[in-house]
Amino acid sequence: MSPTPRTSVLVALLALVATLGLAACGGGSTDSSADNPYGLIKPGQLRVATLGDAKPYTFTDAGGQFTGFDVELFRDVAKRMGITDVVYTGQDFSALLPAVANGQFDAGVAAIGITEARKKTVDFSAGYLAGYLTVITKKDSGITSADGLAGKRLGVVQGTLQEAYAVKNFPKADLVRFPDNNAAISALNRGSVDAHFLDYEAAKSYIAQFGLVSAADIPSFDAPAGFAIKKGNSALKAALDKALVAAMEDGTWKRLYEKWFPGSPMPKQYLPGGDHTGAPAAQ
Ligand code: SNW
Repeated sequence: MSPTPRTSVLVALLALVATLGLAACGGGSTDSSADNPYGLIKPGQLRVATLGDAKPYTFTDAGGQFTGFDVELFRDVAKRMGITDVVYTGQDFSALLPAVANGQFDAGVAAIGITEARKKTVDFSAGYLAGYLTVITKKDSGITSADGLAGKRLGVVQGTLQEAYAVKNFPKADLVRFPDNNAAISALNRGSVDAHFLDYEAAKSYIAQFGLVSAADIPSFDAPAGFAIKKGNSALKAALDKALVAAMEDGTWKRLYEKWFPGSPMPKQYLPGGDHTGAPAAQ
């Protein structure tokens, strides 16, 4: 019996439904698939690029485990998203954003300041930390301010905001670029550079460890740190932002801040009731 027009329409519809159904199953790890809503490299796991020598933001402890403020905050945020499998891998700072952009990692977490220039390479979560850039030197160097850097050898880590700031604002300093803080600090300690320019809390930590001194603090409130993710992954950004706000609202952010940055002035916008997603109060 030949099909009536109505049954052939029905057959065509059934075929369409079957095709769509197969496409949905075979689509692999797209952002919208039910088992991988955030488009992660491995569903259920967050692979994170970080640093081993930016204590207390992110560093490796004596047992070789990554820890620090950023590491613990990100772990907490991931947990709120239902992900407990967070794998940290150390990279050079200059490799972090390219590695996230080309899909080697799901996120970059290392006190990475959010800037328009970096937004060309990656997207960022909301900001979670705003502080200073600090010049450290030896006690007897004679450098007591940014002006004192003229004619001196100043270390910076490649790709950092410190490098960009020094190029623009310390034209008389002789910049020496390092892959990481470890190399720069050892150069400072043996006298092959006169100063090193890094993040405030890491500076504080190296000051305490090696008896160094601070020569200048430069506000970097217009570039709060955020978690870097691949461009266009809006589902991951939305989930990170929601979890970050929750961590700020319930006092987790404050607890971690007090644990890792004891005695440091506390920016109000990340405390319960603060304006978590708004721009930080720039000075
Ligand atoms: O812009 C600051 C921010 O206000 C906060 O103090 C945390 O550090 C910053 O994000 C700057 N951090 C540098 C950067 O983003 C260096 C990061 C690093 O050495 N891990 O280039």
